[in-house]
Amino acid sequence: MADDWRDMAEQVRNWGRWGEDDELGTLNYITSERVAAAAQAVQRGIRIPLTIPLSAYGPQSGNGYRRNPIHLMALDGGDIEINNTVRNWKGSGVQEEGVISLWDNGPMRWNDDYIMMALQAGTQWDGLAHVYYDGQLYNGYPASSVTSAGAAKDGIDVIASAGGIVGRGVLLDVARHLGVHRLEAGYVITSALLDDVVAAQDVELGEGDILLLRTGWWTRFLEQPEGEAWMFESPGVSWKVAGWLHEKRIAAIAADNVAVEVMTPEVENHFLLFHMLTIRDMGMSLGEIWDLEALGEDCAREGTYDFLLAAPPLMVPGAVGSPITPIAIR
Ligand code: UVW
Repeated sequence: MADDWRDMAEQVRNWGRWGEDDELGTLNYITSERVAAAAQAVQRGIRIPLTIPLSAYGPQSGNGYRRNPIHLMALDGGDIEINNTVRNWKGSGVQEEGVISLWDNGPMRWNDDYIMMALQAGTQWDGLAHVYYDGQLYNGYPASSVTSAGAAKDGIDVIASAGGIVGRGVLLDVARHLGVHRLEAGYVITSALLDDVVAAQDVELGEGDILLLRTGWWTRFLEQPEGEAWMFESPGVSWKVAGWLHEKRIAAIAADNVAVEVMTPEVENHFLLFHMLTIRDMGMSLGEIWDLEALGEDCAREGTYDFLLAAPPLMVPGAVGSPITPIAIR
């Protein structure tokens, strides 16, 4: 595989491979047959959540365009107390005439809430309209097709409409393989190391699989909740791993760090190069900020590393990413 990233981009680019109008990219590798076969990995019915909490105390450090989620109650027990004590109170339980008022409803009451969040604040998929260079998105669509109205092309809703991201998941536990609690800051995962982990774990990895990489880095945030350091010191894969994923025809990749790739640029002035090669050239969705601790423990205990993975994005028309609550079923 190429040493120059532009040459690599030429080698891994999947534009036109699944048609000129394709917006699914490498998810095309996940066929119905493969999903049916993935179900055979379910032996014990164990369901392992792979998500971090959507919390105001999450890892976002306030970089200007991403904040931690804010959860607000629209209706709660306190409203009833106020209504009972403040005469003519016009709170959220008071409705227009002709519409049922919460207060005229006998003893029945309910609560309701909102969440305000950046779609990529927590455990998430990066959709295919998330990044671009040279003015083009995956499959050659113009970058201008993403406007303030959202992504007219490569939106995450296309993936949601196609049945989401469900299939055979394979965990490569890089940290456990190296015998560490977590990889050190800035550690670069190479394709050769991934080959070693595949061999050591004795797991098959191939076309249509969804690859999860455990670096252990999420534990750094749990133990030292400093968002900025957690993000910018993150270990991760080298941009050259794009070629390895392309050869293996992997359908999608996710990790327990902020960007799958190492955050220290390997090529000067080329931030998020792996993102560009995978998302924009290959059409591969990236999963970020997953919690792979419990899955890693279960896989090590069982000595098996595959499972049925269910990780559908939200059906948000034109969104370029989506929060998710992925589950590994074993
Ligand atoms: C950016 O912040 C641009 O990307 P990501 O969240 O996908 O790492």
